[in-house]
Amino acid sequence: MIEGVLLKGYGGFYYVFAEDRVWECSLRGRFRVKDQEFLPGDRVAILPEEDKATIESVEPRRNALIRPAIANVDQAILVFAMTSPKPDLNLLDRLLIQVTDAEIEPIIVFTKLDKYKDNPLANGSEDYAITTVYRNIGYTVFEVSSETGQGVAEIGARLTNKISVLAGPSGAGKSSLFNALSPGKKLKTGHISVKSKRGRHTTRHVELMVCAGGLVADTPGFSSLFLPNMKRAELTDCFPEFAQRRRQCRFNSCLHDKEPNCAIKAALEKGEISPVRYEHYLIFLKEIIEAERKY
Ligand SMILES: Nc1nc2c(ncn2[C@@H]2O[C@H](COP(=O)(O)OP(=O)(O)O)[C@@H](O)[C@H]2O)c(=O)[nH]1
Ligand SMILES: [Mg+2]
Ligand SMILES: [Zn+2]
Repeated sequence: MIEGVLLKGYGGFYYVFAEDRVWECSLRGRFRVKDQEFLPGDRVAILPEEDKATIESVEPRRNALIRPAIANVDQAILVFAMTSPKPDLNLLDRLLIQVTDAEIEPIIVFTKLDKYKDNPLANGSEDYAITTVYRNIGYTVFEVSSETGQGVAEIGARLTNKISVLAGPSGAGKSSLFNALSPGKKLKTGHISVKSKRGRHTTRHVELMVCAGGLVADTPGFSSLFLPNMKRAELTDCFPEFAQRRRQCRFNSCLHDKEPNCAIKAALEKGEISPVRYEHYLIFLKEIIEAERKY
């Protein structure tokens, strides 16, 4: 018996990565009886028989994302272009909340660094304004060019032995980054979607791929605009630069909106908190309060 990770289910078979190769597996009958649902990312034990194998057991999941449906995700690589398409920081902040709420480690990657340098707005130094804001908050941030290869190896080192999902808007350079990370195995760049043949529902095809010694899902999912179900007071925890200051607010229940003696607003006035991040916080707070009213 060997341990592996399920990459995808397709056409009644399951493809498992174990001992440095992919095994086409079928299921033991008892799994079919139990109507066990497998997800890419599931850790399984397989029994190889000649060239094929059977899945014998599956470990409990550490976590499971719904969109995309992947289990045991270690980290989310949030991919945004530095230049074009213009980075939608509202979406980035939303994704950071979704990822933090799901207890998955976020890694921010700004792509198309080569274009940024050509940009007359660039100041020519290594200090790129948009990346500095997120790095100062404490997030892990990479700047990369899939075109020149700059920064690619650093990201590759973060993928080894982990399960990662790539998320971010179409055109940001997710597939190009994947290709740069795994030369020889080319993904189509540009927008692709595969319709499920199972019914009228169209689902995105989700699979994990071997990449830079880890497993990566390149998926247009996970870019939903909805915030997870949370209480208004919990939103502060998803903004690390707010959370570290909240105990200095006058009121324990401070939502950092209209309350007096708010440490977050004081930090904002001193320029220690990004006005854009604060603006997004207020937008999200309003959405969460509206969602609370519906229940
Ligand atoms: N100059 C430059 N172009 C890039 C870079 N990364 C991606 N692109 C281009 O941006 C477009 C969208 O890339 P793609 O990888 O398909 O984005 P995805 O939709 O996020 O998968 C393609 O035309 C790529 O060639 C980069 O680092 N530099
Ligand atoms: Mg793509
Ligand atoms: Zn406050």
